[in-house]
Amino acid sequence: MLPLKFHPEVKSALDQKNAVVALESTIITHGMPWPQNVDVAREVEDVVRNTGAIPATIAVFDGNIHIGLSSDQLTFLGQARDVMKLSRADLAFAVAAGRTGATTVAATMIAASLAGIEVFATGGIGGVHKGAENTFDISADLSELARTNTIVVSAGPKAILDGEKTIEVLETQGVPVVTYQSDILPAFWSRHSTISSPLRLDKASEIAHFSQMRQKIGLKGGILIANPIPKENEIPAAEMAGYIEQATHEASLAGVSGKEVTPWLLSRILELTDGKSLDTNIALVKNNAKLAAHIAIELAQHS
Ligand code: PSU
Ligand code: MN
Repeated sequence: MLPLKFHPEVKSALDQKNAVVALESTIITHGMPWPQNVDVAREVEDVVRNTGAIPATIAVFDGNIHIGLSSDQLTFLGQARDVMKLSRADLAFAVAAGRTGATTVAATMIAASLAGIEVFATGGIGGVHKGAENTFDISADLSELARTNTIVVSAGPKAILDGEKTIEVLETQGVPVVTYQSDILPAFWSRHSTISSPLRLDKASEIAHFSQMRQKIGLKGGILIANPIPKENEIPAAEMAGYIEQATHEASLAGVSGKEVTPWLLSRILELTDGKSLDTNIALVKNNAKLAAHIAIELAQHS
């Protein structure tokens, strides 16, 4: 038996083939500070619900992979300090050892796919870090996209990354990168990067149709949707560049490495922008949750 525990609401939605959207938990434990993290987790679930789908936030509690969390579980994650950050390498480790952990994009894709959930919303995916030619720091999110069938709705690769190299790796791995309603790839906190989007689609129904065609053809792996943040919420790329450069420089001086890099940079940038980067991060996650719900509804209608 798979170590999956379904929230009753999610179970009944899946049984009835209704629209469900998976949500990750690393963004709660390692991406945002308490108490905003818990408020955001709940608000993002509400966005999915208000759009007409059922949210399923995913995390590991005492060795069980939970598909859909209770309010108490969300609160626990928000306040927890020593929760593991789980990716493909350590998801089964945490389950085998009865541990508690938050799932990254990669681990959430694996869990969502086991649970039969096709659409997943996050903030930004992990990717190739700046300076990866020396550090080899490339997120496992990229190889996961190449092998697990999930539509991942993001605001593009996080802008702390090397966007060009991230797109190159995704191309090599055969992962479609589709920007929603734009020819230019977004850069997480900003609507525009300097990179042209490999693919573009303008409607949730087109994204659902594209995904179904990949399955018909027998192509394995996910689709990365890049959804630009609304104009009123963005911080323009030129304004972010200085903060990103400073935070990256400081991280390398401080010897930050491995799983710590992304959380460290996000929290340092929050300080440097006086909290503005967090407001923007929150807005883009909600924007992604809404699009993901629309895609899930389209898939449910045409399954
Ligand atoms: N999106 C956000 N904030 C985050 C993340 C995504 O807005 O903190 C998390 C995701 O869980 C993603 C992880 O998988 O950051 C990437 O971590 P790494 O670079 O160590 O692979
Ligand atoms: Mn890394």
